[in-house]
Order: sequence, then structure tokens, then C-alpha cells
Amino acid sequence: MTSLRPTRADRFSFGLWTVGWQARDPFGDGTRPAIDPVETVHRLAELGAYGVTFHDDDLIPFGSDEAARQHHVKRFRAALEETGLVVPMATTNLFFHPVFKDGALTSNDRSIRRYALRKVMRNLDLAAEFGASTYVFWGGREGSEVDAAKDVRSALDRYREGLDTLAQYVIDRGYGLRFALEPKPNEPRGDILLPTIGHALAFISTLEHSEMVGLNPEVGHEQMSNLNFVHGISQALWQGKLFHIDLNGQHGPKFDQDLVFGHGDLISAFGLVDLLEHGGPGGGPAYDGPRHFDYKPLRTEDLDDVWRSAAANMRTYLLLKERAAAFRADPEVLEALVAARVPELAVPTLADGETYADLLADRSAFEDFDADAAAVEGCHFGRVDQLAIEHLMGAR
Ligand SMILES: [Mn+2]
Repeated sequence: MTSLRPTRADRFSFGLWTVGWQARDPFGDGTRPAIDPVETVHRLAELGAYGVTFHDDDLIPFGSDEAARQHHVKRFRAALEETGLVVPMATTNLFFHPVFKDGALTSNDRSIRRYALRKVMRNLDLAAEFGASTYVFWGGREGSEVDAAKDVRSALDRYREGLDTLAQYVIDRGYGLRFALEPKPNEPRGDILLPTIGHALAFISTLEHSEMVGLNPEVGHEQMSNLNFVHGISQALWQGKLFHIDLNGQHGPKFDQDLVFGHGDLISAFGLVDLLEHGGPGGGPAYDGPRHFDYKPLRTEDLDDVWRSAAANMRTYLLLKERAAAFRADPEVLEALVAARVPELAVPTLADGETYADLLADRSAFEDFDADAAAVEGCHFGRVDQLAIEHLMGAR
């Protein structure tokens, strides 16, 4: 039985901007005071997290002079040393300041694109200084509302140019960082470039240093497009591109809710944890990176609730991990999976050394194949689903 008390070995991490969200939304002001990043580091460590992540502006307020910058960095470093928390990932705020209203790396204004590159480079230096291994790019403002006002092919050229330039910078500086692109379909822009895992994977294949660029998919972002997150993560893993992951909850296609992990589509969350923890070789983990929560405490909550919600993310993950382990260990599940021919999909369609000519010569494959007879038996998938749900509900 999995322990439900988070430990460093669980590799849970949180962004400063998650618990630190003051709950301003387009219709109302904040409902909570700001939280000092130093306090966040201590509270997260007490709750059992192992890592904390940041945008440059979360740590160092935009416009700070060099002395203020050094002050903020020094305090944060001291908090990390006191708690043992690590910084597995960092990212750049390329969306808040009005200068980025038409995007950063793909703004129509060339001077803003140049400014954005410098802002990223500056924070890459800091990310490397804190020992981060992943650098996330969420291009929330890279998009448009007016089709004729954004030449998407040129925008993708500039996106590629920006990432190629930044990758070269990381290589030349020996930072050892890998980039992770975070797709999102819309919000804040009407339509965002690289809207889904699939779009981003296709784009990455065109990059000069594509080997160092992967994905940071977020549960809610794919579900906003009504896509199956477990399928998306499976393809990212299949392509060796799951560099990082943002866990949260979402109730289907609507605005980005950023709920606590599992507080949206719980069956999908179960399937996701089962995949991450048991989808690898020999039934082991398929992913060994941080379990990063990118959520927002509800606007209705107070500061005590903020820390309860942080703990809830980790506890929900561990509960799902426990249920997934029980599901995988249940002999009836194994039997149901075999009855559903799940293991058979791993068998290549052609035999070892068999060619299409051999297939053409195999009368049993076509001329003598009884398609009507092969169609009679059901697939028995519903039984697998019910067993999963019973384990999820603690009924088995
Ligand atoms: Mn989100």
C-alpha cells in the first residue's frame, strides 16, 4: 500500500504562481494577499514537496533594479538551502506586461521579439544558476483573434527562429537545460499557436535542436479542446518527448479552470496516474520527471485553504497511485485484459522477417479469412472499465 504522506521521493513540485495566485480574474479583484516566495518554499517543504518552480517575474518583480534583483535571488536561495527544496524547472513570463499583448517570440513588432529573447536569456542564466534541468515555454500570448492580422506561417518561422536561437545559447553556455513547450488552445488569446500536443510535436520536429525540445503538457489545456489527455501523454511518451508535466483538473471544454489535480475528470486522472506509474517497461513508471502541479486555489478560498489545496493535489495523486497499483495487481484485471486482447496489440502484425509478399501469399489472412466470424465476438472492454472504476472507488 502506498503511503499517503508525500515524500521527496514522490517528486512533487509547485509553481510559485500556483499557491501564490491572488485570485484576480477578468471580472474581479484579488481575494487573497500576496505570499512571499520564501514562505512558499517553507510551506511546500513542510507539506512534502521536493521542488518549486518560477517565472522570472514571480521571483523578481518586473522592473526591479540590479540591487533588488540580487536581494530577491539571495533570499530565495537561502530558503532553498534551509529546506532542501530544488528548482527542477523555470520559465519566463512573456504574457503579463502589456508589451506582450500581441505575443513575445511571435509579436508582429520585431523590437518586442528581440526584447522577449533577451528576457528569456536573462532568466535562462538564473534557471541554470538554480540547477534547473527543464525550461518551459508557455506561449499564452502567441496567437491572435484576427486571422488576417497574424501571418501564422511567418509567426511559426519566428517561433522556430526564437527557439533555435535560445537553444544555441543554452548549448554554448553549457547549461544542460532542455526546453519543454506547453500547448494550450486559447485563453488569453482567442487562438494560441501550437494549441495541442499534436501541433507542438509536429512543430518540434522542424527545430534545429529538436532533440533538446520536448513537451510540458497540461491536463486542463488538452481537455479544453475536448481531447483525451491520456492519449496525448501516451503519444508524447512514445515520441520520447514527455520532458515535464502539468497536473491539474478541468471540467471539459470551457475556460481554463486549473482545479486541484483529480477535481475534474477523475477517471481520466486515474488513467493518467496508471500510465505514468505503470506504463513503463515491466509495469514500472513510464515517466520519472517531476509531478508538477500547475493549478490555482479556488478564488473562494482563504490562505489556510491555499495550503490545504496544495496538500490535496499531492494526496489525490498518491490515492490514485495506490488505486492504480491495486488495479494492476488484481488477478481479475489481468484476466480481463487478456480477454480484451490488450497484450496482443504488442505483437507485430507481420511475423519476424515476413514481407508484404508473404502476406499476399497467406490465404488465411484474406481469401480464407472469415470476417463475419471474426466480428462475432465482443471485445469485452466494458468489463475493464468497470474494474477500473471499482478500484478507483475503493470497492475492490
Ligand atoms: Mn492551465
